[in-house]
Amino acid sequence: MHSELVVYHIPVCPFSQRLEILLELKGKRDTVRFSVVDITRPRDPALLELSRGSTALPIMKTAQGVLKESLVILRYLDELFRETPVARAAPYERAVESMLIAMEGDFTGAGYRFVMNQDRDRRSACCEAMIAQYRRLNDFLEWQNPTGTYLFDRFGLAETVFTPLFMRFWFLDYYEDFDVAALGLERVARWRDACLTHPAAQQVSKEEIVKLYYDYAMGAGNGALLPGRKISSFTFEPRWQGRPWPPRAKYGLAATDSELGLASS
Ligand SMILES: N[C@@H](CCC(=O)N[C@@H](CS)C(=O)NCC(=O)O)C(=O)O
Repeated sequence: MHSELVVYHIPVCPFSQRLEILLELKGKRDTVRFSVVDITRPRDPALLELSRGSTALPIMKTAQGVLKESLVILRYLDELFRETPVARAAPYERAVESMLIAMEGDFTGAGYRFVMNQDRDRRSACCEAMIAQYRRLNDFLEWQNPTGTYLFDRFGLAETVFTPLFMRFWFLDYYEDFDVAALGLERVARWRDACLTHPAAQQVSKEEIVKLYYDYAMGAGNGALLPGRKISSFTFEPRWQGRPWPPRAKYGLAATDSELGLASS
């Protein structure tokens, strides 16, 4: 029994979704309790004590101590429940998988810089940087498995790491008209499509991402408030399901709380 495992997470956080996907793939979703943290409110001092003052989530409490960093927690859970491994078992394949996973930081950075950019003159540089990242992934997959869909024969650890980012980058489709399919990078497009539709990875939807990340598209990350606004787009109440789709124009006028369905007046 591992009933003592608790993940503290922000529900729409891509790094936490990795853990949910991994557990889903292993049929172990119920062995870990997910405790929800509201990023728009001051952090609970008890949680800050657990993390020794750092605010980045997810963190996971185990019987032995606290673990941080999604990639570390993924490997820990994969090894803890070893009957259905998600990571490759053979040393060489594991190394190939790790090479792809090592690209996730630059990929993530390019996507978040692009969505948060507020300077119209920097838009094309941000866009080029994002394309360069997709090109790099495309080259890697062409190199390792040109005719396949996934990196290997199934949705594995690299897919678990990247899928939540492919989903977050729906915000680039919406706010930046950035269309991955139009890049002509067929190998990475095939990988991304299979990742997006995999049954173990359906924890969030495009509508939820687009609505919650409106403030990122206007330059405010991590639940921060934009000038003139009282409520973050990351708020739990009102729920995203009942709010209208936000305006797509991110370099124009910023929407108000009421236009975003965040306030009644
Ligand atoms: N490298 C970390 C990144 C975690 C991270 O940036 N989490 C974001 C939420 S998506 C967060 O907690 N932001 C709030 C903060 O850092 O205070 C990981 O992979 O776990």
